[in-house]
Amino acid sequence: MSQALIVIDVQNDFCPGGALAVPDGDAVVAPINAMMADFETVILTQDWHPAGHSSFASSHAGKAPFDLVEMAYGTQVLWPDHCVQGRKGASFHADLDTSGDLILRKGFRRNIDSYSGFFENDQQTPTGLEGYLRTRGITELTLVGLATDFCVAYTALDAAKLGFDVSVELSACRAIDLDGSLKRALADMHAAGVQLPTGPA
Ligand code: VGL
Ligand code: ZN
Repeated sequence: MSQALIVIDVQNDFCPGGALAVPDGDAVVAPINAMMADFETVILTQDWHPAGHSSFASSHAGKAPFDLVEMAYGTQVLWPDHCVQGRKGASFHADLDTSGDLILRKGFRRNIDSYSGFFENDQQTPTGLEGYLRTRGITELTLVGLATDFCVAYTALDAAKLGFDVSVELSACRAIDLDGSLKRALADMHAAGVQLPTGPA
């Protein structure tokens, strides 16, 4: 059994002062850095949107951040502009150890969002992460990062569906918690067989 730590979206825009700040988001940095020593393989994901991305409220006339819209692939939450390619908000938190093996960028297609590290929000377009893990013989995944109820949960649910052994270390995650999204995400992960060894932070 080979294991990997997947560090989800620990970027400036999801930390205090960022465009889509997750409460206490920067508190995950120290525990994540410490966990890296326990894993042979460390993978980081990076939310990486072009300016004018379709998940931005600013791209939809009359819409505000956190409104919902219907996209071709289903309901999409609209966000403040965040993690724009090449801008400071898209950079990893300055104190995060980014020496891992792979940095996987996602959300770079203008017309589709990608919360999960495996599939974009149409749940069909692959990012290539599954192939990377399988060709390296990695079967066990531990997920940490931001945000528990969006990118971490979507990644965990896809990983479980693909047959990986998945654990989410909640003490090294923080949530957005939009209209009960955290409670729902925890229930969905539990139901999918995702291990949650520590309670919600
Ligand atoms: C995320 C909302 C929009 C996340 C990314 O990393 O959880 N959430 N883009
Ligand atoms: Zn995003």
